[in-house]
Amino acid sequence: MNIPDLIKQFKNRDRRALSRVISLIENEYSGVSDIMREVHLLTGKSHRIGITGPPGAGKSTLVNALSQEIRRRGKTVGIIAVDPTSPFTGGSLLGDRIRMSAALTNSDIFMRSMASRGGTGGLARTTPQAADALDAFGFDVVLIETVGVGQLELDVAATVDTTVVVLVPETSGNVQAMKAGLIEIAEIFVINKADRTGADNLRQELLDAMDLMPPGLRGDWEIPVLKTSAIEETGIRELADTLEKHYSYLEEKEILKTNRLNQKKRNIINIMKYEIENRLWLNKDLKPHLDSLSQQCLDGKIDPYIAANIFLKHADNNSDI
Ligand SMILES: Nc1nc2c(ncn2[C@@H]2O[C@H](COP(=O)(O)OP(=O)(O)OP(=O)(O)O)[C@@H](O)[C@H]2O)c(=O)[nH]1
Ligand SMILES: [Mg+2]
Repeated sequence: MNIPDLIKQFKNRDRRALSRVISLIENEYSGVSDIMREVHLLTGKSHRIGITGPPGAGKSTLVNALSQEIRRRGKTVGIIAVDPTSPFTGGSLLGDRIRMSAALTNSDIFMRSMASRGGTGGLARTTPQAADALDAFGFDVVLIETVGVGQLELDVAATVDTTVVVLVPETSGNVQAMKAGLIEIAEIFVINKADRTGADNLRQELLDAMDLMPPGLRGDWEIPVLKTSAIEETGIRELADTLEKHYSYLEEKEILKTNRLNQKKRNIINIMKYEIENRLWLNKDLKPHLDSLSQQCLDGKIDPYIAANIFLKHADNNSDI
């Protein structure tokens, strides 16, 4: 494959090139750093929005409706939907692709599924890089739908500018039991499926729960609790308005810059962790050493902490690492 050509096509806004670049990122093709160097220079212009929440809350349906609304406002949208990896095939499920079909038919909207393999926090490990690619390609808004993991971990908040937590009226009565982190990462709450009963109760419970949180957690941004019905397409305009308002807030207070700096830090650390791990596991010299240390642990001669330290010392002296 000719990487310079691919980069040229990408810069010419060829969607096939974009798809190809994301595939290379997802498959961790070894030459991807040559591409990312170019891609990275073009990033920083999109509003990155994370849509997270429990399974079946209507995230995909909402992303679909929201992207149409953003489109009506004259902006382009790139979507990443992180699918749960099927434990049987290792591939991603097709559900989201089907549910987002309306988004797919609109040429100003680009949608891509990524399997969650190896990732935590409802994201695939390479999702931040894929989001960079969408940003660099020039989409005004990048929407990331996370896997609907039951107990959410919180990587998504560290990858986007605005985190939207989607809940349903049935959560009402269970706010106390919700993982605290879910409340803490929300910059906007959406109670979807508000066509059902219970939305107002949940709204009140969320407001009460936030009252109990230390003030200033989100600066002076008052976390809105909106009601939508993604199916009936109500409340979507208010959501789009609120997202725009949050972005202006971040820009005005210069929070955007600080957040993005922290995101970069996290990005670097994650890449390093992965690299270090890879180097350790792929090194032929170290594998027997690890085997021997494991055996010594099993025999009760050393404990795993000492073993880890011995191993690291050995690795330090190995020039390939
Ligand atoms: N009544 C009602 N149903 C909805 C609404 N939004 C979505 N649904 C339905 O809820 C179900 C799940 O919707 P999805 O959009 O797939 O939910 P999700 O959060 O993306 O699900 P996962 O990605 O699997 O976690 C589907 O049957 C939708 O038709 C809504 O506003 N009202
Ligand atoms: Mg979904």
